[in-house]
Amino acid sequence: MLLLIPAYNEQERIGPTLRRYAAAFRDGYPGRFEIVVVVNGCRDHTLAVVQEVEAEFPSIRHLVIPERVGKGGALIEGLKLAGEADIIGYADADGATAPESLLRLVEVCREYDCAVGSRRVEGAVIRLSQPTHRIFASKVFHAIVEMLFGMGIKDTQCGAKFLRREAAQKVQSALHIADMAFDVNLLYALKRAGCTLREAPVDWTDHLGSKVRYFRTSLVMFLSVVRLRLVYSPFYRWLRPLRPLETWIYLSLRTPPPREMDR
Ligand SMILES: Nc1nc2c(ncn2[C@@H]2O[C@H](COP(=O)(O)OP(=O)(O)O)[C@@H](O)[C@H]2O)c(=O)[nH]1
Ligand SMILES: [Mg+2]
Repeated sequence: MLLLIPAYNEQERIGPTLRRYAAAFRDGYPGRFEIVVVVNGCRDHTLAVVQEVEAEFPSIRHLVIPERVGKGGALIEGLKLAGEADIIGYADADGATAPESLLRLVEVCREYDCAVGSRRVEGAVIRLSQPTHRIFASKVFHAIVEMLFGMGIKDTQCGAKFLRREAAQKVQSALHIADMAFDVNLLYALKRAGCTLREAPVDWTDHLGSKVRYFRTSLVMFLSVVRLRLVYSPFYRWLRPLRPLETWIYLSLRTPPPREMDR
């Protein structure tokens, strides 16, 4: 089992999260496991904090990507390590998902190709909820995603998901969204590849220090899911000339643009 943690300027939040997760897997997970922190574009001391915890827990290591590739970009790189594990997953650096929930999600992968951590299915526990404006944005986003893709997944954005190695490898070439809408890219690619998905409840505590910039991130995520829909439409070929304009829009929004995808 391999757990990826994307980290962007997380010096405050990542230390306690890593300690909790590493201890929980050491004590509660029967198989071999490893935690890989994908540190990228940080302008703070995230890396130093990660290295400090690595000295305490041999199960933790890191991967540095100097450029700002986004949460999605970091996970696309991280998922390339899938060959090293039977199950590969990811969770946020703030530790919003309780370690016990991660262990349960890994169990779900024994039966399904992908376990989708969810705050919106029965059994979920929300100890500290997101701020109201974030819940509103998340409802709107959910409605848009459902309209565009109709996947019937109640919570695509909880930061905890696990996949079987074969599933991760199957969809690798279909992953290209670099921002926070990456999760939708992943889930839709899995569905298209015929993988089985199971939404399973998590125990969630919201944490201060979100990296989300409300309006900018919402706009970018909207653009990215519309783009994802177009990628799978017959029009995609004709839209290719617009690529430079698209790149310019993403960069103006100070967000890494979607990556080239072989299709
Ligand atoms: N590697 C990497 N991780 C990122 C980037 N932006 C956000 N993240 C990570 O994505 C995760 C979710 O971010 P967070 O701010 O907690 O989102 P929120 O909980 O939805 O407000 C955290 O682990 C962040 O460090 C990025 O540009 N690169
Ligand atoms: Mg968070």
